[in-house]
Amino acid sequence: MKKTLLTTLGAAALAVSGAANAHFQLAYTPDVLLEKPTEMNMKLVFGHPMENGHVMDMDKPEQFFVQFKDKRIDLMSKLKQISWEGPENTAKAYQADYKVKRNGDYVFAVVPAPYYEKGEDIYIQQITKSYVNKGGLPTGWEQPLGLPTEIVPLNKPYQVFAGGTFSGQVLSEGKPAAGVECEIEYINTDIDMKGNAFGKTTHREAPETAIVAITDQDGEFTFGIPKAGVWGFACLGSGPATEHKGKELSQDAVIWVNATEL
Ligand SMILES: [Cu+2]
Repeated sequence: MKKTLLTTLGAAALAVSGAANAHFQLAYTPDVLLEKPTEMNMKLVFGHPMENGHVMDMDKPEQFFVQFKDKRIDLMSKLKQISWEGPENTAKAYQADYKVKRNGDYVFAVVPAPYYEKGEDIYIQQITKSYVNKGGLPTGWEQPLGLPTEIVPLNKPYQVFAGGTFSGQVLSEGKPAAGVECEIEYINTDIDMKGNAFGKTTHREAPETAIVAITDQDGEFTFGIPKAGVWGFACLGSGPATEHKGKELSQDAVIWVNATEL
């Protein structure tokens, strides 16, 4: 009897924590404002960064590249499969090394393979962008990349301030996507770049339910960034593809921005 009750409570707690926390495709590198030529390392991990929950297996991405000025550099050949350790489980993830030499904006983009989410019987594909700058010279962070769906930053994404705001415009096939729900999280744990692992704990208790913004008629949203950290925005189902292998596909747009104290 006691055991049954505990099991039921445990299942309920899992269901609640699962509902409050969103999937986020990470494209993470620790230093986004570079001064010198740097051999940087980027991790591609699919997880739940605010709750620091379970991590999910990634298949080889469909696309991975970096945009530098008008040059698009394919990074697929640089991808290496790794095993990423979350606090509860381990999952297949990817990493890549990339040498940043010239001053300017480096926009990294990953189009993951659709991920099958058993719990919802749907596929999820989170098309994700993150930004690195060298030398303080802006060279096109505000430009869209022409992805099926993407979030175009309206503030410099590698230099947002805690207590300030971040705005983005969600595009689907290049056109503003209105009325899209965007979930907002931050990386709420340590990241061990050498050990390919999240920390065992969270920095703060995660909010009770998802933080959400809805895009307006121009596809735009604004969010006040309360704390320094790495913040992610996942605008759900904003992409044109709605089906994969006969099942529903949520083709989402994700962007990562770095907020610091002023
Ligand atoms: Cu999940």
